[in-house]
Amino acid sequence: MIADRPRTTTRLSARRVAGVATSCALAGVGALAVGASLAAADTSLGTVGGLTYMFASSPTAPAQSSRGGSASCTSGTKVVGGGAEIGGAVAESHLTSTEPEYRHLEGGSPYWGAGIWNDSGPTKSVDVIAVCRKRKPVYRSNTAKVRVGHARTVAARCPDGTHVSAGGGYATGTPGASATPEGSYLNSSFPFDSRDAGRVPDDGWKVRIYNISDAPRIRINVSAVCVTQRPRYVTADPVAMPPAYELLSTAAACPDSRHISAGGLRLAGAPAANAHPVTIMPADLGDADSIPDDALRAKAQVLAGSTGASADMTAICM
Ligand SMILES: [Ca+2]
Ligand SMILES: [Ca+2]
Repeated sequence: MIADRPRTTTRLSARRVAGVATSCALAGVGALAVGASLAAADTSLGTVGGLTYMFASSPTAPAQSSRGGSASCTSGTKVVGGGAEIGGAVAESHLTSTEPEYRHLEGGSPYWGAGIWNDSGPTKSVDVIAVCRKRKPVYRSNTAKVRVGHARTVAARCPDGTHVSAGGGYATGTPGASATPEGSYLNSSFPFDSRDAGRVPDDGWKVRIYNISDAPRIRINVSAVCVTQRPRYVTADPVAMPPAYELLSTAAACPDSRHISAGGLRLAGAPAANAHPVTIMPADLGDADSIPDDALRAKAQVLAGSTGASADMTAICM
């Protein structure tokens, strides 16, 4: 794990959750693939189909604080996917970023990074998986500003002849300011289709981030990982999320012959301020190996009083 990610202190962000109803429902299936009991160091969970799954857990964050976590690829491999999962109650924390990191370690290994804001309750950490392989992908990124109190969706497009294997983003909001402990947080992170032939969501990555910082305009950064091979994109049926609903699902699963690089979770129909994921993570479904190569594990919440929300989940299968 990289304990001191260069941009962590300025990019972690947060949002205070107020008035969250305690009643909720759980939907979906699946067992947790990666336990929090693993040591706080990068651990290889195994290699399958040319993909190596690296795991790390961050230091814990007390209430009203932020932390960054990361899982690094081993030397000679590149990051083509990954994901993050916060432990603990969904209502108590926010995922402020989850993304491939490939630019900031000159000569070092690329990694998957994630940030959390622990709003209340017990200390929390974030588990991170990096999916790595030897063949180098193409990376693309994009940036745009968003006003305070607003959400914005920003896209990074893959070059022609390539297909997206993963992506993510963060924003530059500063959490912890006395008047506004909130910074910014992730609402959605997902692959998109540019309406070319086939309607396959292979054309790049989008993130939707909500700015609740004390800065009038913060900068959203989105990254996409693009590969020349053709992944299979498995999208689960949309899940309706009634008010005060907690989603837990592994419904987007890869065929046995393929292995997940990353997953997308899009929370639509509700204001970005009212819906947030805490888990977008490759998971094991209990097949012969214990490698988290089988499905997307998604966990999210929509607040009480917010109607019409739904979750779209996609597993990208290499
Ligand atoms: Ca397409
Ligand atoms: Ca497995």
